[in-house]
Amino acid sequence: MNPQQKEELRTLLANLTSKERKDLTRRAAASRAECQRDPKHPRSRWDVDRWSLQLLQDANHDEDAIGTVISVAKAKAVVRVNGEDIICELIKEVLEKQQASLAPGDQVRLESHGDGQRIISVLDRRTVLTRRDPHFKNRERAIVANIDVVAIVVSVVAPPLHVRIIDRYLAAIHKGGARGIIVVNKTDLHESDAALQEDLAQLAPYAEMGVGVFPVSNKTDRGIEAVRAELAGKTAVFVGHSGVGKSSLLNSLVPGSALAGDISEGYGRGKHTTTRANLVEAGDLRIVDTPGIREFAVEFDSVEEIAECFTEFNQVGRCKFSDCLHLEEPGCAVQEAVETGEIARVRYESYRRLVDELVS
Ligand SMILES: Nc1nc2c(ncn2[C@@H]2O[C@H](COP(=O)(O)OP(=O)(O)OP(=O)(O)O)[C@@H](O)[C@H]2O)c(=O)[nH]1
Ligand SMILES: [Mg+2]
Ligand SMILES: [Zn+2]
Repeated sequence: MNPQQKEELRTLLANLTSKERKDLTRRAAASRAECQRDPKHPRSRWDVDRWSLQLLQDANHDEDAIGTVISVAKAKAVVRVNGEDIICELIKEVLEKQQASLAPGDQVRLESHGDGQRIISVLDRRTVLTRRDPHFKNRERAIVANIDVVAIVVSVVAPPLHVRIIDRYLAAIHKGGARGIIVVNKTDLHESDAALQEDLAQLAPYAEMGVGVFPVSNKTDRGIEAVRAELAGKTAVFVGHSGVGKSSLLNSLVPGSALAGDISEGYGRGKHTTTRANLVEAGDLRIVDTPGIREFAVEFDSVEEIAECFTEFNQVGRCKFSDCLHLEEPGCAVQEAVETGEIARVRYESYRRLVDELVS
């Protein structure tokens, strides 16, 4: 051992009780014996002190070796460890198997590598939001991990309200285990309150299903506090088409955050378009802003899996056939409920579209 190592061992031992020291010596001796069995092992010549130091370093390392992914770039990720952001590389195995799905919000285990740290594994996820990989069909890509709430951001007037994307997102959210809410932005652009109410009426089926609908404006601050209260103490993600105002909403909630994030000047049109998902933490808010997605597709294995995501289908009576897929079958309670208006027709049409995509 060099003098520096000796000094480090002395410092670390000073923090231990005599019982802990005895235990450490026992484990160091065992490790030494284990390695000596193989004379070619790089640690076969280590003595008990050197092993003691190694075991203590490993133990200390374990304590702060977990971090949260803030953003992911090619073969690299920004990871927050004890409040500090560090750029980490990924070991080969993570690169090959998990890079496509490593996402902001992921908890990762790190190890020292050269001057920095690198990601050696990704911990199990509590929840996830995935989409179908636009380049490889049948493959999933994680957008964000370990979120409680997915805020589907839509806009009125510019761009006009698109409700169809909502059902896709709600299905993906159900699949990944999070909870969905709808934020309707740019309500300041309506010429009259009647026009706004007309747009909001299209979202009534969601409110009835228990999905919260939050009309907001970043221009007038309308509804911003209600969104803040809804997201407080949770990890959330903003998703939706480009230009609906996700980054602006984040900026209303956490002033200055969009500047700190990854906002780039887009294609000469002076438009600030988000290019990379990024986790922002401020007070009791934890929000991931994501780039707008033109075509959001969900990867499903079966029609049953899609039907499961339309939770209101399970709340009407029983279908005649227990394996009913609610398509053309006779005695289908879901189709009947659509006729009576108990299930919103737009929701049923979304279901049919997802089924068509699966079989085509
Ligand atoms: N009138 C009005 N304009 C808004 C509001 N919120 C955002 N905008 C404008 O809408 C445009 C797009 O806003 P962004 O926040 O960049 O939209 P985004 O959803 O983050 O877009 P991407 O990053 O491309 O996905 C900007 O010009 C904003 O100034 C609002 O409440 N009212
Ligand atoms: Mg943005
Ligand atoms: Zn049915």
